[in-house]
Formats: sequence, C-alpha cells, structure tokens
Amino acid sequence: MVSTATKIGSFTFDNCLMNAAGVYCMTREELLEIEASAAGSFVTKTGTLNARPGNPEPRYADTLLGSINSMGLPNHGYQYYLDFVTELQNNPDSKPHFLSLVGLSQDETHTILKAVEASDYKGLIELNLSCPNVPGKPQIAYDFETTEAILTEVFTYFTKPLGVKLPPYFDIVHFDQAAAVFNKFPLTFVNCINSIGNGLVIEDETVLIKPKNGFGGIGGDYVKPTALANVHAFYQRLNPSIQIIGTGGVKTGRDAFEHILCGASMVQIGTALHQEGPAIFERITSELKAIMQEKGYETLEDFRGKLNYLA
Ligand code: RRO
Repeated sequence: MVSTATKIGSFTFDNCLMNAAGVYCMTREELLEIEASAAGSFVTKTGTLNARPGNPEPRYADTLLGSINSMGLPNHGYQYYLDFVTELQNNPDSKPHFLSLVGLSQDETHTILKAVEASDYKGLIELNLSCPNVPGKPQIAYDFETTEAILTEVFTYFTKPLGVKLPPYFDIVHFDQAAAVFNKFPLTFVNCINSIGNGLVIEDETVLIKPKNGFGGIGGDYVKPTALANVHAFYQRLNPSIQIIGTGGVKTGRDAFEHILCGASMVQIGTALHQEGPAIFERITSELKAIMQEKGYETLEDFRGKLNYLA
C-alpha cells in the first residue's frame, strides 16, 4: 500500500499535501473547504494583531505561468484564526493545523506570540518572515540580524512548536548564513518558499495589479526551480531536527515528488490551488501515489532527500 502520510514535529498527517498560506485560508468557510478536502492539513492566512483590509484591488492576477499578488496582508486579525484552530482541535477527528502569524513590528509579533503561548492552542505555528507586499516593510528574513534578534527573543518565552516561512534566497552564501541563524534555534520546521518578491507582469502596455505600480510576489511555474533549490539547500544545511516544508510551483504529482526528493516533509500548494480549487488535492495525491507505485516506493521516507547528483 502506497502512503503519502507524513510527520512534522510530533504531529502526524494522513497526507503530505496542504494549502499554502494566502490561498483558501482567509475565512472559516474557506478553511473548512480545505479541511473537508483530501489535504492533510491547512494553514491559516497570516494573522496580524489587528484585522487589515489589505491593498487596493485588483491585487491578485493569474498569468499563463503562475500568478502575481500584492494582497498587502489582508486578514481578520490573529484572534479570529487562533479561535478557529483552537475550536477545531476539540473535535477528536480534526487534522492538526498550522496557524500563520506575524506582527507589523517586532513588538506586535511578540504580543501575538505571547497570546498564542498563553492560549489553549496545541497545534503548529508558522511565523511569516517573508511577506513581500506591505509598503515600507521589508521582508524580515532578508535581514539576518533582525531575524536572529526576533527568534532570540521569541524563544525566551515561546514553547509551542514553531516554524518560519522563508523568502527565496538566491546566493549560496545566503543559504549558509540563513541556515547558520536557524540552526541556533529549536525550530520545528522552515517553509521554503514564499513568493518571489517584487516581480512585474505586464499585459499590452499596462501592469496587472494596482498596488505598488504593479510590483508583486510571483508564484506558480516561474518559481519551482527556485523553490526546489531552497528546499534542498536547507535540507543539506539544517539540523535534522528542523524539518522542511516545500512550497512553490506545485501543480502536479511530479512537482510534489520533486519537492520531497529535495527534502520536503510536507508540500504546500498555492497558485494552482487558487486556479483549480480544493479538488486539486485528490488529483495531485493520486498522481504522486502513481509515481511512487511505479518506482516501488511505499512511503515518503523511501525517497525523501534522496536527490541524485551527477558524478
Ligand atoms: O498578503 C500578502 O500580500 C502576501 C503575504 Br502576507 C505573503 O506572505 N506572501 C505573499 O505573496 N503575499
């Protein structure tokens, strides 16, 4: 029997596929659609201290090869998502979940994480260090000093299972430096990658989205090679206790297989989920199982991280 079950930290999941933060996760209704699908879990939209309307529309566009977005962190406020995942965990049949969070300042991030620490929530937490779309707020994880300062403070009070959502890095030295920072902390996982920040897509003579004169985060086919490189670079560098979640350019079972081959323990779907809807989880799961069957793999452990190099 071929299985796509997986584990992150002490949590087990019947399926390694789930949504990526930002897609199908703004409201309880959307999250319940993912919960009812073949996905192994869901992650919430990144919640901030206070609810936010986000950037002006149009702020998302599908393109031939993927998507561009400058949503601007619209969300119902972290308490909305914390209440929902806490409520769901009372159901013994509930899947384990991921609560995505970040503050608009370091103080806000600590206020939110202290509230989560004090809450009854027992699931996983993803700290988003890579939002590319809030005007005037750079992506935190491109600043290694700030990243280390935040995590140093967080782990003075935070004891729940925490991971970080990372932007793509593009230089080997940056992989080394980032991994050296993350290896100092008892992180449960890193999630590679968020969208490739600040791309520009043009149709005829005009940009596709309104905020930031058309600049936005790129997802979909464009980003798969970058995502795979980041998953594998961190798989090679991180302490084995820090697991990798692979996100970026997954729209087929083959794409998910490649993420796992590069070292991913869980695989998230963003742009393709937006384009196809939650039925995508069933399709990609069966495609992934067919590949495993053909290769004689029964579990993800049979091939996770076992990427071949040329001699
Ligand atoms: O809301 C967004 O604009 C957004 C976020 Br928080 C993020 O982490 N990644 C992204 O592509 N968009």
